[in-house]
Amino acid sequence: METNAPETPSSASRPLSILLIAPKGKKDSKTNQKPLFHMALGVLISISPPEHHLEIIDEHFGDGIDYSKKYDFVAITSRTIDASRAYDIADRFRQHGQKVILGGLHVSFNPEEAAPHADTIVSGEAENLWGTLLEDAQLNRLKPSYDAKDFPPVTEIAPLDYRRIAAASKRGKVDGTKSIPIYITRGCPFTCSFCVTPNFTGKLYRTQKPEDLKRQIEEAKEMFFLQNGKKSKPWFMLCDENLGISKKRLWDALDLLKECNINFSVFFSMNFLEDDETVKKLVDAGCLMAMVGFESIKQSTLEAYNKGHVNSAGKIAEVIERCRRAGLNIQGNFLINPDLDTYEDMDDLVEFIGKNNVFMPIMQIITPYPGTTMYHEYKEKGLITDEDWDKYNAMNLVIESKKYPPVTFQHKFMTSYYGTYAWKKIINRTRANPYPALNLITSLAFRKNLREQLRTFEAIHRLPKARKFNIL
Ligand code: B12
Ligand code: SF4
Repeated sequence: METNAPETPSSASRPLSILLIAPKGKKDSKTNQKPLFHMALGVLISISPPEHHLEIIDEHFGDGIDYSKKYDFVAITSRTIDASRAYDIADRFRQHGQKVILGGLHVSFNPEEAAPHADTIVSGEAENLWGTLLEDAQLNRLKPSYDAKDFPPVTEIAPLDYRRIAAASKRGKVDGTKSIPIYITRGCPFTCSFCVTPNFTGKLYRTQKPEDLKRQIEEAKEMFFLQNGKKSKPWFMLCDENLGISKKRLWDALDLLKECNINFSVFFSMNFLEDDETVKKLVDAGCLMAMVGFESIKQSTLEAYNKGHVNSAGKIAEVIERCRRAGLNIQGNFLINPDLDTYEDMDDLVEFIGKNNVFMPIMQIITPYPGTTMYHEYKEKGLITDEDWDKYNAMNLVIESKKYPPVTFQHKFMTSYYGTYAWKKIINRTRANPYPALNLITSLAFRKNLREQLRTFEAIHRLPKARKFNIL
């Protein structure tokens, strides 16, 4: 058996050999949007003292797992969609006599469910507890659980150490068509009921120091960017939950990014895009696309999400058009809710997406992710019909549908979503939007993925193949 573990395991200062795993759930998307590494693992590496030996396995890139290799412990991150797979991996490592630590969003909100699969459960943000955990591991006294609530609050977010991440990861250098993750801020002060952030990282909004940010980008370029690739600039995925909180801070960050000569994508609030100067600054700084949660074009649904006062279909269309003219693609994210939306509403949305040539549109069935306020409300009312975490990819109906039979509703949803990638729409959006090649490549990838999912669903439920799609 190959062993990476040091030979004298009792000394308090001994370097640890740690395997970090990003599991991939069965129904996790095949999107080409995936960043080069999972941010949680990047953070754990960056805050580990340098003497420790760390290795990343990322199943989203097909990295295989050798269960016979020896480590001091195996640390696995978890989002709900990947939770079942995280438990499978944990169980297998433990059968091989390895210590397993489970952490991440899903486990933080479901520690009791996760406990039988691990030696140690970590709840909450790792920054201020990881050092203690490592020391305990060195002394062979790992506790069954560590909770961020028992440690000082994380008031500063750690800069990423791209050099160490590159050394630990199996990813090599990439051209500008693959994204390198980075963040400038963590948290978001808003309280959308379908989002985990308010109950997890949201309470404190934290920003990186400008000098740290610039240094990270330079290091990331050096470690991960292939200079002679297809594009002359690297693509960074800004993993901020909500970068646009204060205009001043946002503008400062954009001025800084401009100096870095990069392209980037970002999650963004619609309200900031109504300001032409901000849009111009985004474009000047290298932003290729902003992903915006529009949620709905139906006013009563927007009101139910508490967004009726800020959003409307007309405003959404106007913002998309204004950004397009300024050179910015807006990726629209729309939620479909069986309580609030009808089949006609889905048809209207598909038509709206076509008419407005929305870039890389995303439709999601509303999903009460553990940790959200929505989850607690639905759970209390007994409205959650399925807790198979593999299905929590926002493509499956996991809540009660009172108006429509669940299978038919999901089929209508999948057909509509696929309809937003009808050939005519792909051609139109490729012609209309900035960065035509990006529009075409992403659309083809989404179309293929959605078609596969639709046909699989139809086969499982013995449904006739949907053939007619709204092609406007
Ligand atoms: C960037 C982002 C993406 C990016 C990149 C994701 C990636 N693979 O890195 C993209 C666009 C690809 C994406 C896709 C999806 N996303 Co997303 N995404 C985010 C976002 C905005 C930031 C994530 C991030 O980088 N955070 C920073 C890192 C450092 O935070 P962290 O992972 O929580 O890690 C900290 C702690 O949890 C802890 N920790 C984590 N793991 C471990 C492990 C151990 C051992 C220890 C000790 C500690 C520890 O320490 C870390 C540092 O403090 C979040 C919002 C949020 N609040 O997280 C949503 C979020 C994670 N996404 C979400 C969802 C639903 C999805 C999708 C399923 C959407 C879809 N329908 O396809 C997919 C799933 C893909 C996947 N498998 O990750 C949900 C997850 C809900 C849940 N309960 O799982 C979130 C929370 C948003 C929401 N709706 O509330 N996403
Ligand atoms: S959905 Fe966006 S704005 Fe709402 S709480 Fe989550 S991160 Fe903040």
